[in-house]
Amino acid sequence: MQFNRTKLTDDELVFIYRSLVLPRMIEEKMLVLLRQGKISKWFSGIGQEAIAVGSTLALQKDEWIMPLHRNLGVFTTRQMGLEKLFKQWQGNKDGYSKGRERSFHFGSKPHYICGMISHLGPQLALADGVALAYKLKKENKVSLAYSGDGGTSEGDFHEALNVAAVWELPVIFVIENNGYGLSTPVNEQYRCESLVDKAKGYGMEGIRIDGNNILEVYDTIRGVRDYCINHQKPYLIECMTFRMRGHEEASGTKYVPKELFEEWGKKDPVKNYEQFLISEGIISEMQVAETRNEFRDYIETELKAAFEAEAIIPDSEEELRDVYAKKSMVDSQRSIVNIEDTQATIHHSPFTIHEKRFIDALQDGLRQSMEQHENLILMGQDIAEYGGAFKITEGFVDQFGKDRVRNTPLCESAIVGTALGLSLENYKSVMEMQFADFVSVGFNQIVNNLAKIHYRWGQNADVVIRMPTGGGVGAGPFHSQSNEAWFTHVPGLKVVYPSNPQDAKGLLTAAINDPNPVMFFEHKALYRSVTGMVPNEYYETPIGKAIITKAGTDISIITYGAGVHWALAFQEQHPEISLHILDLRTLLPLDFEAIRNAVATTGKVLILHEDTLTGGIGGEISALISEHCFELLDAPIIRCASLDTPVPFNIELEKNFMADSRLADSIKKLMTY
Ligand SMILES: Cc1ncc(C[n+]2csc(CCOP(=O)(O)OP(=O)(O)O)c2C)c(N)n1
Repeated sequence: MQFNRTKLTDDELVFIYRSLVLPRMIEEKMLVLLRQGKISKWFSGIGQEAIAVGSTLALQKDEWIMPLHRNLGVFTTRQMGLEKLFKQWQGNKDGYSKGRERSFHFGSKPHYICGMISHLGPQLALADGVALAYKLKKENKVSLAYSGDGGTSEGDFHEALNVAAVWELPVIFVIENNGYGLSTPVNEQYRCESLVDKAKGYGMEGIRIDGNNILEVYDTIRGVRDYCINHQKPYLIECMTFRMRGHEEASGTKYVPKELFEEWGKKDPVKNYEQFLISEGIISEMQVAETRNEFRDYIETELKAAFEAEAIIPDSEEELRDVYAKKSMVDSQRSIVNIEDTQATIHHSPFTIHEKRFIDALQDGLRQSMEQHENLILMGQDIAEYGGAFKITEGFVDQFGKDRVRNTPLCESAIVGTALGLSLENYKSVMEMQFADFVSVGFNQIVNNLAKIHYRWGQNADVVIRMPTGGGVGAGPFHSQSNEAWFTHVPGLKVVYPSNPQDAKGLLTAAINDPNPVMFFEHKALYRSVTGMVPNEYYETPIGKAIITKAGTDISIITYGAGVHWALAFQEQHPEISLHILDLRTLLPLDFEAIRNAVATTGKVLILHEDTLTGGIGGEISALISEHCFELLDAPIIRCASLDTPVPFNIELEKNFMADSRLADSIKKLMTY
């Protein structure tokens, strides 16, 4: 192995050596502990340390890195104390994830390290988001993300590289090509000759280097960092290396030909570099031994402290509390007018009120939020000059510029990931799904990355995803779905679903002010068909509070979105029946107190939603009522929902599909019970 010391001083070369030896020695100790049954699982990076260490050393300490499961060297090179790291791996409360995450699936904001999710590829788009923040702030910084050879086959790899190229983001993508993805050799993983060839396809530069040569890695990445900053472009680096142990320790290496271990054993990154330093007279054999002794003592001391840590005593309240981020002190002290019941408030207030359509109220809320928050970025397909599929962002580019109102390539997963990356750098973002149906291709980022990140390692996801949803417009199975219940099942998300213009504006501003990920459902059929009196001023409608749309005495209808209008229309046609209509407005968290009060008001409950019956939120509400309000009921709870089929295109079929077509029967059933 040829080492080129370039202009590095002896001290710098020794510092690099120490950075390389530490993770190797930690791992050697871990393997002993594993054999002794003192730790449960370990993903080894032995043989690959030069990549993590070299690339971390090449970056500034405040540049974000997105490491994976073999990148211990990132954590040690960023000087994370061993005691806390050991506690993390033991699942201890004082680790980086309070015992909630395993191995390397954790991050630390003070160290600018982003915790991976098991799905690997999604990390790459987070690097795009961070790099976008650097670019917008005009900071001379890069972000760096890793992928294995296996991970390059994921759609997320493609999407992240494409977005970085199209948006000219300073991201360094590092592939660690170690020959295998679990047991799958590279010839069953891809067909191009070299993974770096993919760079050309995205219109970016790339290079393939020896990933076992620490000086080559360090020097290349330093140069690439300058390139990315100066040219404001991404770069792909393929580091050739080898995994000297099994995928994880329990899975063995039977499928790897022995010759490969011999061949790559000779290329060991630590031994070779050590030999180079000794042969150049930069360190002596004795200094090598001293370094190893020093680290051995350090590891043993920190390990002892970690093993002495107290065991976790589970506290359910704390567990639940940590699922969501709290508003910052600054945010919660901002004096935003909070309007719970706009209709009541506007008649007794100094507000200037105008009649507005649902869509105009949304636009109003979005525009005022952009004015309020300089750090708010909008992203979505066709949202810039074109104004979005529903024209909600029409004129925004002229007012706020293209940096903040961003057309995206067609890649929902990467854009949700980019939104989360922006959040790491304290930006807010609103992403527009062109249609709620397309969220399925960004699903993983939402439910696994955005939703879980605060619980896992205390980082918030300040992201709103706007979801034009619902049917009734003859748009067929993929432009009409009600998929809110996919998300109400996911702790960490908030799910908001306004039914009228006043709430649409107030809830949207509240969602943007909320530091948590909010799925914001907007019913397309209401956009231009519903109007209401909307204050011109900037205000919030509180998330998590239902409202009585109409008080009544016979039957309580618990509903939201289009259901509110169906219930109101029924009431108008049937003055002989007195409906008590509760508009939930937020589906996660549910306003249980309001639900209980609605049950108590009439004793007869009908839960109405456009979503299909089985697995809809109605089932959850029904369970809550029967479990906690049984004594208040005078009749069985009835659910009125859409047919358990995809949403059909033909307008007659669609009418038949819709819950509304069965509403009269459901009400009759309850009235006559
Ligand atoms: C989406 C997804 N599919 C499958 C897995 C299971 N899995 C974990 S690591 C791995 C292999 C990854 O190979 P590679 O990207 O080459 O990284 P390496 O482990 O070699 O460092 C697989 C299949 C996963 N974590 N995520």
